[in-house]
Amino acid sequence: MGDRIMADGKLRCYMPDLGRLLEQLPKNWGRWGENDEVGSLNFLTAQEVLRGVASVRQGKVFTLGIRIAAPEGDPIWPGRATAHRVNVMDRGHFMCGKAEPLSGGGEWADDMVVMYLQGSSQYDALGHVWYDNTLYNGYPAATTVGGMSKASVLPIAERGVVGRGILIDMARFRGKECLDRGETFTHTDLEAAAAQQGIEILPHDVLVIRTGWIGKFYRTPKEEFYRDFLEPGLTYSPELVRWFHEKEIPNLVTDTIANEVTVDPESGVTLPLHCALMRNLGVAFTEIIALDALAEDCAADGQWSFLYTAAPLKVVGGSGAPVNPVVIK
Ligand code: UVW
Repeated sequence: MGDRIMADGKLRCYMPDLGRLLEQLPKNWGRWGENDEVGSLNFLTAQEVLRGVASVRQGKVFTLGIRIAAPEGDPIWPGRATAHRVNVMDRGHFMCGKAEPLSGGGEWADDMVVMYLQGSSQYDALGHVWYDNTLYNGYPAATTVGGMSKASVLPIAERGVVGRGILIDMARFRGKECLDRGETFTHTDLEAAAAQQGIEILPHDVLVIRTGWIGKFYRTPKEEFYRDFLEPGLTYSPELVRWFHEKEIPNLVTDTIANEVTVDPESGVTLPLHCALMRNLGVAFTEIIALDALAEDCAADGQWSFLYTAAPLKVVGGSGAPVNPVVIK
């Protein structure tokens, strides 16, 4: 956000809108046809799957989803409700005669979850966020009414995501357990951290970035975690957007709730990378991911690349869907 002298000679605060901020920057619209709904995941060809498989060396398995409906609460974007799991049937129903065992004596438990589709580890649909009334690939924003009929999470879920993943531990690079509130980093920081880890971010890598933020959620009183909510994360610059474009990054995965610093300190715009990367380049966003155990292991054995596999739930018309990615080293 900058100050400008306006025509009337007065100093005014000037905040660009997203259309203006991103107007000179690349888009991948049309690159995979006018009906495409999975964007940069198209870079993950069979060859890329095999490159991912070739990075499996030890047979170690990590799951990256957070726990859902945990008693201590789940990390969610402010204003969303935490997931709520309800018992519908359990041993108690049989004990008090409210349910009959099956013939042969079998009994069972049933339950249901009420949750935001963005309220856990999740893939965003490419159409989840937009500006100028237009979603990824040029679909009209009206296609979101009553459920997304274009660029929903379903095509991502049906396709699945498999490739070489690479973990960049920004918190470790900065010598911290967790990045600070509002702390930013750029693509050049990612490359410096990668160099320190002894690896290179290659074209078509699934880019997994650890900040320590989701781990901090579980160690911090909620009032403190959410006070003046400002996550750390990647911060917008035209150079960063071009870097993602040139590297052809298919998927950005982080241990924050929204994958980028909450408000870009330079422009004052909230979540500009959702639009610059997801809406315009079709980069898939995977958020609220648990990375502490994987990072510990990578630091211990020096292997920072792996086979990354994920598929969100096949929610018809969903703007996102829960996921539990599996990584194999
Ligand atoms: C918002 O929708 C605000 O963010 P997210 O992509 O984390 O769901």
